Amino acid sequence: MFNTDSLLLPFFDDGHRCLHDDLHTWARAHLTNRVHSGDVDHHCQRLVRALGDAGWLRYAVPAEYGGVLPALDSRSLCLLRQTLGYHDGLADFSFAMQGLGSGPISLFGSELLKEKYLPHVASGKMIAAFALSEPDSGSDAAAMTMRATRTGDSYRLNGVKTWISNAGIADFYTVFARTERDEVDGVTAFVVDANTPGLSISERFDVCAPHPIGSLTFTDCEIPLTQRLANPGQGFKVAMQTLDVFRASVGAAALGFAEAALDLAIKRAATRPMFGGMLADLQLTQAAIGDMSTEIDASTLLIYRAAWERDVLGRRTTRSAAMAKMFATEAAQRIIDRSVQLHGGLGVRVGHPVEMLYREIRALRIYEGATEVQQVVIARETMKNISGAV
Ligand code: COS
Repeated sequence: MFNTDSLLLPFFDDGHRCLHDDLHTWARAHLTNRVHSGDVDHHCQRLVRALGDAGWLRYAVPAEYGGVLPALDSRSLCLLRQTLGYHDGLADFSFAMQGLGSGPISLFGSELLKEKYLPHVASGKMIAAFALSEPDSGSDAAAMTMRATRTGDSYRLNGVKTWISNAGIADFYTVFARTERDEVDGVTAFVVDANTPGLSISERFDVCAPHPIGSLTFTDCEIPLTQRLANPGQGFKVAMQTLDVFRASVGAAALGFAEAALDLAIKRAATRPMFGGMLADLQLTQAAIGDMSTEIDASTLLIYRAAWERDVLGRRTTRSAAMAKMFATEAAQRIIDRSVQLHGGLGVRVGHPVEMLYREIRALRIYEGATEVQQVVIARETMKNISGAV
């Protein structure tokens, strides 16, 4: 479980400590089972409503538009994802998508767009989604081919987006499309209502940890100029700056998963008889737990450093957020795998919480910038800082 000593680090204030305690109490009462069966759309819609009713989604938008804090607070977002991730991966997913899908509006939206969407995101009445990836452009986001053509006071969108979480249940999609030919600065961002004629959910598919996901097809989908975010050509920066905010929180969700896996491993090791003692008596078990615990603390420090830098120093955190996301998701994969190993056969039994964690963690090393993208981002930023120093 969250090492509450971590909350004494100078990264946090009393508001964060209260948030953690209240959320943990709520989650213990309301998120009692991380293994969901049946209709995943229904579960997500129910979770968004529950998170909205309890007021947790208010951390996903600024106070002026129904939020709790004046601006998006990265440490709160991370604490929320860490705690929700500890209890229930789908609850974390539901919270995260409200934040990521509406993040570009909070950060770059006009008054009109902020008023139209953010209060409903905060209450859970509207479900948000973020549509950047395409069939042939994932890591190389600037290679997108979807077009937005200006026609008088509107834009006409044509193209396909895929790997879109919440496809089919979202009320609106933040969409990135090319308004100029083949230039990074030719990308523009828009908010598209789900019921806009010309937008269809062309595909739904399953992933190893089920959540709503699919592809969108835009065919002469016409949206008014007022649905544009920022200026034409700023879409790539809108996407990158939004990802800078939310990448550290992906690490935080992974950290919550890893803590759950460690707790399950410790419980198992303490109660499983083995070779005349308990599994926990074996030094190989202790070595595993020692490593798991250390990696959890290292992830904590990287995540909250990135979040603190953004909140307190108010600067671009491209490098530290990439480090936090990369390290925490990779470490969580190792930690969960070790927990599966310590569970023996039970660890691969479908429906066991540790088996669920094993499936839940995998996508986090890929989405919102795969580990390899983070390596490139970290290297570029590091080399930029070093050049000329020797
Ligand atoms: N914040 C603000 N601006 C940024 C930025 C950031 N974090 N990252 C890049 N930019 C700007 C650059 O400054 C540059 O602007 P100028 O032309 O004015 O200098 C512009 O954007 C292009 O940057 P760059 O040359 O680095 O673009 P690349 O195409 O090389 O970007 C990576 C490469 C891999 C970093 C980028 O494509 C990326 O992050 N990909 C992963 C996308 C992703 O997360 N996909 C998952 C979808 S969400 S589930």
